[in-house]
Amino acid sequence: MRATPESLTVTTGAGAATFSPEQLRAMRDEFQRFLMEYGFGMREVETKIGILRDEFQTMHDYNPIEHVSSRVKSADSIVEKVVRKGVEPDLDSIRRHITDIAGVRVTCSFVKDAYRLFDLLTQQDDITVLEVKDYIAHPKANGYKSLHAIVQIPVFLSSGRVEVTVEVQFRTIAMDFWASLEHKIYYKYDGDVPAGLLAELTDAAGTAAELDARMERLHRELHGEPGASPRLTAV
Ligand code: 0O2
Repeated sequence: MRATPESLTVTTGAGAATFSPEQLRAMRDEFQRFLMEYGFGMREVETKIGILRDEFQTMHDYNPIEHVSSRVKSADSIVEKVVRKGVEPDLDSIRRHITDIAGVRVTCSFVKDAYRLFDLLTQQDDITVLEVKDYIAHPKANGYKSLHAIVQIPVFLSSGRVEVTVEVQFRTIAMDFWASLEHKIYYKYDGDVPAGLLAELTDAAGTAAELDARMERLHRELHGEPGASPRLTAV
């Protein structure tokens, strides 16, 4: 890559391309707009989840959601995934093939709540479900569990309506604890985690699943089905 005050030349295996300052500014603006749309889609989903949580709390005196976190993938992380998945490096292809640029994670008290929140969100008629990956029913080989819904949600801009893809992950506190530790370990070892540690992690995922089952059973013994009674209170 060679830059002068007037231009930037990028050389790749396919050859060299030179961009003027105007072209660079237009590319920057286009990319900013691209990320901004994901941010708006993410906020729409956050609002929907917040409404469900407040309604549950007010009407049923029960809060099935422990916490909600969201993020728009960083530019570096998008580029890494584009390269890893061999996606064409144009914004349309990236929109089509990288479906977790906007992500909302809903951490629930119990497995049943994770499925219930999933149903309540995905049944809303302005939401289009593109794909569901049920890693709770079918955990990954490493033990990862979570229910992923890739959805499209409309966002209304001054230029009109755009459909934004958002990945929503539903999981329990135990699944979240496991995934966050596994993520740290994965990055610490740069993906090359020692076999012994991998085996321990998979084993720990089993322990987390047992804890989930046990806590849900205890909760049911105390209160009946989570959230079933109008006056239900969480443990
Ligand atoms: P971050 O930091 O959350 O942005 P991929 O698995 O990414 O190659 P795909 O098909 O998009 O491809 O994956 P999937 O299954 O939809 O998973 C996307 C996200 O789910 C990940 O995003 C993680 O948040 C989470 N995830 C999936 N598998 C694992 C796992 O084995 N361990 C942990 N801890 N999280 C997982 P990112 O971009 O990896 O990370």
